[in-house]
Amino acid sequence: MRKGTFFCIDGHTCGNPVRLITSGHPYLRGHSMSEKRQDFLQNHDWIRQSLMFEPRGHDMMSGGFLYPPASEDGDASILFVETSGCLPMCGHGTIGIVTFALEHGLLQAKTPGTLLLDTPAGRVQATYLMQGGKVQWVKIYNVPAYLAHQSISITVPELGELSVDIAYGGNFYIIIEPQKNFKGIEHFNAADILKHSPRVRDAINSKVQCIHPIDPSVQGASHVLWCGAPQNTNSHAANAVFYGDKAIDRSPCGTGTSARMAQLFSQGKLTPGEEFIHESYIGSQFVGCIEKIVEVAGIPAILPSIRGWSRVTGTSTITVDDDDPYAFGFQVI
Ligand code: PYC
Repeated sequence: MRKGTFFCIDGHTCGNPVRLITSGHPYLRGHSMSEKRQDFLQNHDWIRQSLMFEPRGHDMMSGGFLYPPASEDGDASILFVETSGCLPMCGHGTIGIVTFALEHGLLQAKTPGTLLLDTPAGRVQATYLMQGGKVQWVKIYNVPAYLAHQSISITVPELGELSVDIAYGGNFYIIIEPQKNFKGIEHFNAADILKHSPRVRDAINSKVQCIHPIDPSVQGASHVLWCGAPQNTNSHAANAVFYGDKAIDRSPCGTGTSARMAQLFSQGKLTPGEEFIHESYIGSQFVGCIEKIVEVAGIPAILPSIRGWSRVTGTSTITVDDDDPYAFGFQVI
């Protein structure tokens, strides 16, 4: 039977949607959140499709479920859902889910002000400031981020040759800095990003392999991060992240900012402790920082932190009934 009622808290993190689904959680097999993510994808993906795709969602829709901690010391676990699948980690999603859950009394930190979260990509710590019942900001200490591939040359129809780097920040990001055939996002409109990104992603995935050395279920370059000049004078850089089939992140992208900091660190352009204010396509900002230098299976890596804010926009009760021909949603691509 594929039907259910799902209560949701909707909102956004710095502009990008977050839907926290607070009921209708399927039981997930597995011990770690990575195993539970695999089980969800194999057996319960209709829930994601119903709640993320049209007519109940849209191209940018993104969110997650809170589960009990998968580890002994954890406060909670998160399963991320979005139009592209179940991300191993989502930064704007984590900031939103933590904010909405704390404001609605759905999460209680064992140590006030700090949450230990189990995500499919690994342990993420979140600190936050709550004042008058509202969460003012959330700072996440993300999973280790590292540069996976450097200066890969691809040829993209209409653009020509591009040189790109690939970095991991919870997802694998194809990072395109300004160069001869790409002058920066300030010279691209949204339609350009939507047109060129799938071509870049296809070219990269047919040329190089991206597999996480510790969890091989995390693989494939899924997100395309275009760089450019910021609109705000206090931002250090700007980006536009493409994900799924037709989405441009409205937030500065938490896992993307982590990947970008790992890339800048590898280039000697960002040092531990330095503030990195990263701007989204709509001008919203995250404050990033390299907290420390670590390694992932012998690969030099950074421990990134990201600070941002979220706001609730409403609540909804969504029903899914398989007598509806469009019960499990659709995309117009
Ligand atoms: O904030 O990590 C993020 C994210 C991933 C995709 C969209 N936002």
